[in-house]
Amino acid sequence: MNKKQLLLLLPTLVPAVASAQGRYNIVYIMTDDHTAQMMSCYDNRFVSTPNLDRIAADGVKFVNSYVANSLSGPSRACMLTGKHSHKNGFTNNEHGIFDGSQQTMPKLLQAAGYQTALIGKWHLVSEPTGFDYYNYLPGQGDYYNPSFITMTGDTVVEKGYLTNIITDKAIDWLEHGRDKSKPFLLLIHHKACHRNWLPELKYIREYEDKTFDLPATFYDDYAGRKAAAAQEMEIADNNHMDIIYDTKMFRPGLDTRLTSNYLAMIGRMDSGDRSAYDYFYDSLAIDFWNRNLEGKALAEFKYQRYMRDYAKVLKSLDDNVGRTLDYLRDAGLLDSTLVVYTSDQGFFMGEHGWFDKRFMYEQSYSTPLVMRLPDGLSARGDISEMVQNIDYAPTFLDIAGAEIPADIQGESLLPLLEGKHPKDWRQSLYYHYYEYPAEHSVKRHYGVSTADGWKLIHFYRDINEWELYNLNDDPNELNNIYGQPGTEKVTKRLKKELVRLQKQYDDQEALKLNAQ
Ligand code: SGN
Ligand code: CA
Repeated sequence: MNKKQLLLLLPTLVPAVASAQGRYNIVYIMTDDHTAQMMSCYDNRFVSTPNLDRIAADGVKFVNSYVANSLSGPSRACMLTGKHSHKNGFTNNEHGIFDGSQQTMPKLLQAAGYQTALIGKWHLVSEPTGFDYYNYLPGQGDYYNPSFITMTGDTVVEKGYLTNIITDKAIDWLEHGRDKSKPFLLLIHHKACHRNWLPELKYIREYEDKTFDLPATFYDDYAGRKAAAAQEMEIADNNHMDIIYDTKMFRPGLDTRLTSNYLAMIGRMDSGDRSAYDYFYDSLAIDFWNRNLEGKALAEFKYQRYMRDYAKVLKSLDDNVGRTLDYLRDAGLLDSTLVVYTSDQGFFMGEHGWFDKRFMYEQSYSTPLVMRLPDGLSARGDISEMVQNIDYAPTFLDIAGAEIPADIQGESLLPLLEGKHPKDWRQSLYYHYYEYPAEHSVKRHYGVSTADGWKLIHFYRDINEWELYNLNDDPNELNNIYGQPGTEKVTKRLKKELVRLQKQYDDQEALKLNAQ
């Protein structure tokens, strides 16, 4: 074939998605610590999230969606690079600095002609790279009158409630900030619903008349699970869930481990707002301290406070996702834009008696993932293939018509969004968590989970424990059957699969730990 013939053929080789009215835009909304139990299209027991559900209703809901390392910074690094933690270098929040000189999906999209922007939580310590525009939170950020770091490195305090402000900024960039002749990638990274769940004042009374059912595993005794017994994230334990900082039961003269942090956070409010806040929580606190609750009554009181405050924070988030969708619709962008909603990981809402995440157990290993699909992508409803946050980068590159570099470890989800179900889709996922010793004392571990419902985990460092679960029989992961008679064959199969994944992803450190 000569050059001319090849050129004539080229248009048919370019993916269909890159044709028509141009390339798809991508709006990626990521929240913090938002878990599928608290999203009504996944689970309608606890809250109603109509705007989040709108995304799924006009597109797809991934029902087997997982992270590679259930912690904020690591998850963000996986998303940006499409690589597992040991490859992108950001293994944990406490000692990591993201190497911003490495290849990232925003940089690759920029090179492919996209405008790129990041607004909200970043949490990777180094300055963002690969963005035409960014405005991000220092560290975890604050809910009230939050600070933002600008592209010139200045820290600017903004008035109001964080979730509203992030949305205002995102809409402002869409309307006034971007070059409208180019397709765009907009990352909207909310702090909601991260600890310590400080609500927008207009929703301070929301959910107060609701009593949430206790999870079946709330009083887990951790039998047969040494790592689960060693954690420090129990709702019942006042050293883990702080009675003032977390449940807001302030008492003059009582100085808990986190009282000063709490006072600094609510101290950011304007005086009028602060009075309204104090009026509400002080009356609850006075009543609480008068009751002298202990044992189960105290644990269950804390659980209700936790659920209610988390749900309030989520209410503002849901409103703001609705506002973002409305803007896209009114601006005529919805049909050409992929809207993704996910979280940096899942979260425990009292399961096993816990808050927080980190474990490869279902609630924290999974993460919500819904997508509103633009014209041309025909999938609808639930997608059950196993997907992971390392898949987002190759997916976005793919739908932009850009090349996916060979060293990216995730898989493009584009075939699934086109309604296809490739027969050779992956049947297992790999996980590796590193942040130990650290807050919440979750031991280091890695593992494999399979599409047919098995999970094998190895906890290491100052512990050497394997756990094996069959989720079909034991969805709550209470019964560690590792080493039990009759499990030899499946254990052998899973260990082989674990090694295969460690080799595929080149996790040399973990490969050496298997023999322990
Ligand atoms: C903070 C929280 C922890 C939480 C980590 C990581 N403590 O340190 O409870 O696990 O963030 O969360 S706090 O006293 O500061 O609230 S992450 O989502 O950013 O990874
Ligand atoms: Ca998080």
